[in-house]
Amino acid sequence: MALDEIKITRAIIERFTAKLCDSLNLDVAIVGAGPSGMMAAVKLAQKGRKVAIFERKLSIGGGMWGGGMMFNEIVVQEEGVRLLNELGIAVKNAGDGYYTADAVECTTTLASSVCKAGGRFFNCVTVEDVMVRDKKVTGLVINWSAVDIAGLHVDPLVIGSRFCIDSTGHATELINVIQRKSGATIMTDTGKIKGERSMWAEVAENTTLNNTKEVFPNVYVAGMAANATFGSFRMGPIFGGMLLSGEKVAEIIDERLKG
Ligand code: 48F
Repeated sequence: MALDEIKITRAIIERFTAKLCDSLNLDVAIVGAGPSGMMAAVKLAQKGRKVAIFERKLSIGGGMWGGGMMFNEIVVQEEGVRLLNELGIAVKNAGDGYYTADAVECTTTLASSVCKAGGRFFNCVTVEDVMVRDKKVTGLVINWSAVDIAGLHVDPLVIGSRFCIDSTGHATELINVIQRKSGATIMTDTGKIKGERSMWAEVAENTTLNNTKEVFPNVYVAGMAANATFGSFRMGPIFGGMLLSGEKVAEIIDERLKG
């Protein structure tokens, strides 16, 4: 078969454009393709929700690829093993209620599960702002990460979404931009983002789940962003809380979409 570069180019442009156009009105827009965002996307897509993840980097996976300090294994406690089993990820018992899994297998399987369930990834895309109507977030303002990195003066585009999830990890970027630009009250006891505290895995893992909630109308926090919003601790390379947080936010939003 003779290969025609123009046909290759046309196929990519047409397919990508169709995918993007079909994602202009989402049920759920997820910011950040780390473990919590990807787990939320898998669960929502499996429930038939129209969901897309916007990820700044070329690679998806956030902090999961690197395990702990680039030793690419992760630890999951008893409560999180169910989710790895559901996805068919190999888990090894490390004793005393600790389990390990290959960080690369976890990341790639999560990503593959998102796609197979019908969720979409838009990588190399930075979410720089939100759209607010009647004091509720109604969508994301996006641009190519390359535009941001190069400091080019190029206006963004917009994605409409019924709900948004901030799963941007330690940076809590979506909630930060909402707080900064709208001067709005964030749903914490101080009305502001409280900021992340130093390492304490045991407490942090539990609070991650408790802190997974709506913090601004139509915007939820999941994963490390949940703890950073509510002033809880970081936890390092133990990932049960991240996965369970993704599952929880998906369940809450799915219920609201039914209403
Ligand atoms: O940090 P990250 O992996 O988020 P997470 O799901 O998991 C945290 C763990 O990896 C680890 C931990 C373990 O227990 O504490 O740190 O909470 O992934 C966040 C992703 O969001 C992307 C970022 O590149 C990363 O891949 N991201 C951050 N800000 C933006 C963004 C933005 N404004 N637009 C698009 N993507």
